[in-house]
Amino acid sequence: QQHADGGGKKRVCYYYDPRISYVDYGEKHEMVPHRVAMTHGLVKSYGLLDLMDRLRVAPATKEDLLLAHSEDYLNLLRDLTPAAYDNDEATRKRAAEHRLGSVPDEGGSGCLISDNPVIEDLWDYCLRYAGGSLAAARALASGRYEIAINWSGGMHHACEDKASGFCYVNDIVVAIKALLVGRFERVLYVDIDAHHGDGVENAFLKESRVMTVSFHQYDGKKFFPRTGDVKDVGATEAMYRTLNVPLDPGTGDVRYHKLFQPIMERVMDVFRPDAVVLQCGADSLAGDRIAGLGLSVRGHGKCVRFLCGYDLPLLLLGGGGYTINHVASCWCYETAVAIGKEIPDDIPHHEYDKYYQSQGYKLHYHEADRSNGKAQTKHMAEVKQRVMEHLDQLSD
Ligand code: V1P
Ligand code: CA
Ligand code: ZN
Repeated sequence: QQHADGGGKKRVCYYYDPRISYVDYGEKHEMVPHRVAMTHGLVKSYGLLDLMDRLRVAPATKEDLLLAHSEDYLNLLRDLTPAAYDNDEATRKRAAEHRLGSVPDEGGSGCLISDNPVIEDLWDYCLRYAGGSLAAARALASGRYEIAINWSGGMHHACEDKASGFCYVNDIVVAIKALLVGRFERVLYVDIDAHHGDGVENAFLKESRVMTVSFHQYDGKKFFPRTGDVKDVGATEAMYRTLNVPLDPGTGDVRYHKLFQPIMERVMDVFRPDAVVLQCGADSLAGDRIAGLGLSVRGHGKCVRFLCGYDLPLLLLGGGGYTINHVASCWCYETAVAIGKEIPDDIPHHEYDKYYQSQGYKLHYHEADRSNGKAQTKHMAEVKQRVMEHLDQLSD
């Protein structure tokens, strides 16, 4: 049951490491870690830093990451440098086996693309973003905080021994495992990134103490990573503790919440988690450069507000998000939602304010509605019914 006092103040801690925002995936790459510095700048300019504690922690260690990855893969990540990659054929071959570096485009365009480029200070980057999620999980397990935030985490595609979709290490799997050993019997993972949270789903397919629920764009297996069909519900040992909610491109606030709220209410009822991890990928916002969903900042934040209402320890993580001014607006708004403070729509003057010119210096920007009307309604109702049937299985 949602707590009546949903608007009450909560103890919140927040992780931000400026070193992460200097990481460069390459000029033409869509992932821009600087968006986290922009988020931080906005959070600071609204005076939100004074209302939460800053987690200042050492980076994670290789041992921490062994919770989610093979030693062989971690050794490669640790030792791989752009120079070794450029100059040594054997290194390039080994990297390719773990999906690092350039690979020929599957579409056969002939050009080399690199979702997971071998970048400067790659290992340090991994240790820092995963260290933030791990520290945030431990802060919740300590009981000192009710909400913990790491906007540089949420890298949901990384697998045990492979990089995938801009993600090198899976900080979410590390954080969930830390919550399970910490003090929580059951952990719920919710993923509102526009992409399917495949790496986290796979890690816990057979783990009945973890339930994963991903909402994602899904169109005839074209959209990355092409998985997350409504029929995928996990393995025998933990059947129906995996849920997938595929959405049509163009799905906006109203349609999204017609699914999100009833499904999450039922999940809470039947799974009764002791802690919740929410991956807040901001590529589900309208106007994203690579995805096609249509949430507003308020609609995206409504997912955060809704889960805050359950008064369970809550870990908020970042994820995708490729229109960087939208991403920073969204994650700043969600920081305010977590704290329980209303913030004005006018973006305060601060060092990055020029980025918000195209949205009229307002937090709540407007985008043309790209939804395709009635066509989706029947399909959506079917998806909802299928998911609810899976949840009925879990309640038996
Ligand atoms: O579609 C693909 C590929 C490459 N093929 C082997 C399939 N990759 C996507 C990856 C999207 C990753 C999303 C990550 C997240 O869920 C979490 C951080 O948001 C891709 C796309 C695209 N439009 O889907 N890669 C790129 N674009 C890309 C563009 C420029 C440079 C490098 C990669
Ligand atoms: Ca998702
Ligand atoms: Zn994404």
